[in-house]
Amino acid sequence: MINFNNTKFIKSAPSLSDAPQGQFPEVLLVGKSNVGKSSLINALCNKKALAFTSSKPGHTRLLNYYNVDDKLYLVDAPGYGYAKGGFDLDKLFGEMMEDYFSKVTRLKIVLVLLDSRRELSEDDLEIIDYLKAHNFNHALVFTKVDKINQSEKHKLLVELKKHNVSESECLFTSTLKPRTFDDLRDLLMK
Ligand SMILES: Nc1nc2c(ncn2[C@@H]2O[C@H](COP(=O)(O)OP(=O)(O)OP(=O)(O)O)[C@@H](O)[C@H]2O)c(=O)[nH]1
Ligand SMILES: [Mg+2]
Repeated sequence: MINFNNTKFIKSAPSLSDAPQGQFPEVLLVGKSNVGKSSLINALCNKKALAFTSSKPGHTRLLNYYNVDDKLYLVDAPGYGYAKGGFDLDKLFGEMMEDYFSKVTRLKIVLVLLDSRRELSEDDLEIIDYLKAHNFNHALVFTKVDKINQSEKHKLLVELKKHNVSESECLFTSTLKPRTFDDLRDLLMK
């Protein structure tokens, strides 16, 4: 068992050489800026403000490490798909991830977060293809399902099929419905 309630923030690392790497298996969260990565960490660990969330995209700019019950690291990465004021988050994301994937030694799974309301972007598809091509274990986690109705969910599943993604590869979560995180906890405990 892993007690997700026993999660502590460890550090923000600008790159993997500054990270507390190697001690525990890592769960990396990636996704478009504002998709809900930091919110998912809070919901998973039953904490309100463990990871800082913001309605403004581009908030997380470092690799933020959380120690879950001395059994796992959750790693919150910067989002992609957002550039403002001369700051190119995609470039930061690309460089950080290249560094991360080339050095990480104990990667358990990559959670690719996707907004239930949006179609998969080119960036999303590129990351999914990259993870598949390099054989990195991964799961697709849809966020904000509270914002879609049954027929929109159906449409989403049809679109996923077009990209050869089946419903069984996906998890659907909402921070407004705490039970939606049960399956994700089970997956991370496997
Ligand atoms: N309704 C609803 N809102 C959500 C959910 N998850 C996240 N949000 C909201 O979405 C916004 C962005 O959430 P964050 O968790 O900060 O997103 P992020 O992916 O960490 O964003 P960056 O750090 O900028 O990449 C916040 O206003 C959250 O409250 C959800 O399941 N349902
Ligand atoms: Mg964040």
